[in-house]
Amino acid sequence: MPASSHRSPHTLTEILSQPQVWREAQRELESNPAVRAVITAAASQKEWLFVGCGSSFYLAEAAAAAWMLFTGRRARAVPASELLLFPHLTQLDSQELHAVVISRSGRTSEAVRAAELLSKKHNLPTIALTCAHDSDLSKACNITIVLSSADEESMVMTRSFTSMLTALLHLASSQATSLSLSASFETICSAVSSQIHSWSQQVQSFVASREFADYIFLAQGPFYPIAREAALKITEMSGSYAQAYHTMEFRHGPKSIVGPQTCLMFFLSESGRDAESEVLAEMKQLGGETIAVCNRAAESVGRSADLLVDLNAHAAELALLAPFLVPAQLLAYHTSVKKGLNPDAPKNLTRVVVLD
Ligand code: F1P
Repeated sequence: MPASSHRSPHTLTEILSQPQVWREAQRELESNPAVRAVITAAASQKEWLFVGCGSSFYLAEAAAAAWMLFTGRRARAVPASELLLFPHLTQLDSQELHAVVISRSGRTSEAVRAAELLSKKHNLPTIALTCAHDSDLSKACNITIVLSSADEESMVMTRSFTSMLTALLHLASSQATSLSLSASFETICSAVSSQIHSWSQQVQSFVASREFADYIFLAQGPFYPIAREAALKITEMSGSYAQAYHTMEFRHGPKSIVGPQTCLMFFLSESGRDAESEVLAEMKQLGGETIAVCNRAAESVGRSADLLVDLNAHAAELALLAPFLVPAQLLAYHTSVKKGLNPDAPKNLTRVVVLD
C-alpha cells in the first residue's frame, strides 16, 4: 500500500506533546480550588463509580483499578449507556457511593444523561472530569475538574486520555499511605520526553517493514484497560481490526489466531511480569510479531520482542499506566498513515456522539 503523502498536523503533534502537557495539566489540577473538596471526599467516601463512553470508559476502568490499589476502597467503572439502560445492574442504592463522570468534550449525550441520573435522581455526589469549560456535563455535576491544557484538535483521544488519567491517579494517591505517585511523576515526564521521538521512529520503521492482518493488545490488572484503549486507538485511527485480552487469558483459545501477520503488543506489569513474559515468549514461538511495552525489563523480554519499548525509569508501577499508552498511540498513527488514511479524520467518526 503506498504510504500517504498526508501528514496529520494535529494527531502526531498532540501525541508527541504529552510529557509537556502532563506537566501543564498537573499544574492546572493543583490550582483548581475544587480539588481540595475532591480529596476530602476521597478520604471519606467508601465506594467510587467511574463513568464514561468510548475512550473515556476505558479511562474510567483504569482509574477504578488504580483507585482500588491506591486507596483500598471499592471502585468500579461502567459505560454511561449501562447506567441509562440497566441501572439496577449498577447498584446505585448505596449512599456511600461517589461518582466521577469523565468526558473530554463534556457534551457526550450518554455521559451528561448519566451524570443527571446520578446527581439528580439518585442524589449522589458527582464529579465531572473534562477538558472543556462551561460544559453540559459540568452543569449536571456538583464539582467540575477542567484540564483545558489537555484538550486537543484530534478526533480521537490521545493526550486528553493520559492527562485525565494522570489527574485521577494523583487524586487517588492523595489517599495512599504506602504508594506514592508524586515522586514518579517528573521522572516519567522526563523519561518519556527524552525517548518519545525515538519511539516514534522505531514504531514507524516497525510498521513500514511489516504487513499485519490483525492486532492484539495484552495486559493484566490495571494495565488491561490500557490494552482496551490501545485496541480502540488503532481501530479508530487506521480502521484495523483489533482485540484486547487479559494476557493469561489469551492462551485459552484466542491464541489460535497467531501467525506472521498478527501484531501482538504486550503491556508488561511489574506485579505479573514473569507470567506475562512467558506468554510473550510463547506467542513469539507461534510466529507472531511482538511489541513489548515495559519498564526496566529483564533481558529475556528483549529476546522475545521484535520491538522493545522500555521506559527505563525509576517509577512506581501505577505511574506507568499513562506512559505505556504512548507507543500504542504511535502504532495507531503510523499504521493509519501507512494505509494512506488521515488520522485526523478517521472514517465514520465524529469527535462527540450527541444523540437526539
Ligand atoms: C467520548 C468518545 C471518544 C471517541 C470519539 C467519540 O468522547 O466516545 O472516546 O474516541 O471521539 O467520543 P468524550 O465523552 O470523552 O468527549
